[in-house]
Amino acid sequence: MKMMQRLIVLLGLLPLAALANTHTVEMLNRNDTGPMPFAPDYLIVQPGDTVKFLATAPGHNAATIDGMIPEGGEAFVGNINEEIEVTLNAEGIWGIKCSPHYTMGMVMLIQVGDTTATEEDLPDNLPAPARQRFVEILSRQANN
Ligand SMILES: [Cu+2]
Repeated sequence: MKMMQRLIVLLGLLPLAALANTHTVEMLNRNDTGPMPFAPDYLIVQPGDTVKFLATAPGHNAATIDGMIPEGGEAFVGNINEEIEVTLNAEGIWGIKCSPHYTMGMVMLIQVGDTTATEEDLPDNLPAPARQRFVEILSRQANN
């Protein structure tokens, strides 16, 4: 009985951080969404969760897009051909690109928290293929 009480007390003391999740995103050359995709290309996480970008196919990286980082968030740039793991605390919509394939539209969105992304979140100066990919992602999300 005493043991059981201890266990219950211990469970109650588990820090919240232990509940943070890790999500994986693959960097690919092609899938059914088209060429040069992140998979998934729309990810919903909670503040404090970790996102791990896997260098599944060669030649890619993951980096934040200027103007698409929520307030309080920090920019990051991964190395090409390398896995990168980031913990996202700032709530809002994060725009992610692959640096070498940004102008080909290799982008994705990460929603941290409850606010869903809309076209309002897209800055004006995006390369056209990146904007087009974002619009596709958003319309797919809206239809889910
Ligand atoms: Cu790429």
